[in-house]
Amino acid sequence: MSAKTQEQLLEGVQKGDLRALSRLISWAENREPGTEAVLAKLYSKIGKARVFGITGPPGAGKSTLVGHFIRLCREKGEKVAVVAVDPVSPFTGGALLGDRIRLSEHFNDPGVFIRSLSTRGKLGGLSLATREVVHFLDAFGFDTILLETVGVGQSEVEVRKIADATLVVLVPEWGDGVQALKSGILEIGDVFAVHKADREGADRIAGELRQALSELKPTPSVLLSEEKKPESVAALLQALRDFTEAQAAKVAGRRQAARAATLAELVESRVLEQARQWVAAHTAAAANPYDGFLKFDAAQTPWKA
Ligand SMILES: Nc1nc2c(ncn2[C@@H]2O[C@H](COP(=O)(O)OP(=O)(O)OP(=O)(O)O)[C@@H](O)[C@H]2O)c(=O)[nH]1
Ligand SMILES: [Mg+2]
Repeated sequence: MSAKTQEQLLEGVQKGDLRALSRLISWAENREPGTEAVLAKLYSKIGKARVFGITGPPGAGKSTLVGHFIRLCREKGEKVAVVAVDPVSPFTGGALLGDRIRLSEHFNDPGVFIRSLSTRGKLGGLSLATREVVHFLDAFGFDTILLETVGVGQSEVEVRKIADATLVVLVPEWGDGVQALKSGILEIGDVFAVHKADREGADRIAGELRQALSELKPTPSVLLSEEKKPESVAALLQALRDFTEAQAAKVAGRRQAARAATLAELVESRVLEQARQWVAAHTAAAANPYDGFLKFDAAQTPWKA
């Protein structure tokens, strides 16, 4: 991307131009060269937004809650951005379509920005793209950034490292405590919702969760929620906000770790890319791969200290 384009988009973002923001987010998503140069210049504007992760099994009610959180933020006059992180592929479609319908009432509100993110297996992965997108949104002036991700596999762990606080959304059918411990989801949440509490078994699951979480410090809160009871949904957002205030030192530590991880991921993805280029340019070295490796290892590389 030309230096002129970078300069124009940087100016656009500083003036509050949503189209410039959208283009930069696409750059981050596609790992476009030039993205980091723009972020480096915007970096002094970053750090004001509160970033909340919302994760949980498919269909648990994450988007439903996000829709309510948007409304609650807007009632306080906050600008809010939602990033639906799609860890699977651009071909799943269904979940995001559901999100679109659920969140559509906010589409004409300039104080609300909704975007889904999928990196289609590009080098550097979803984690780096999500970090950069959050930074663009933060610099743009969104007060609250909500990251929705489906809790299957690695992605919810990644989001946990990017968010200031994370809400894990579970449902009464979700299963017993042993399964919870196995799934590793207990380490992810700062706040737990047993959502769809209108269904059978919510109290029992909440009790088991509280038991399983009781030794963690600080002990995550476990709240029952349901769509038809707005106050129960508001209590979840409040619990996330309370966490960032009561655990300010912990949140500052997470942010520091996130900065270090951002640098590490950027450098690693660049080095990997250059290493792949070296391999592609030295196909003959594979005749004796060990000899070839020694040649690579001895090569003068720009990052060697
Ligand atoms: N019974 C009941 N159903 C609910 C409640 N909240 C949401 N639902 C329903 O649960 C279904 C899934 O809700 P979503 O908000 O799309 O869930 P999600 O976790 O975002 O789903 P994915 O993004 O596909 O993983 C929808 O049909 C909702 O209407 C609730 O409190 N009680
Ligand atoms: Mg959803």
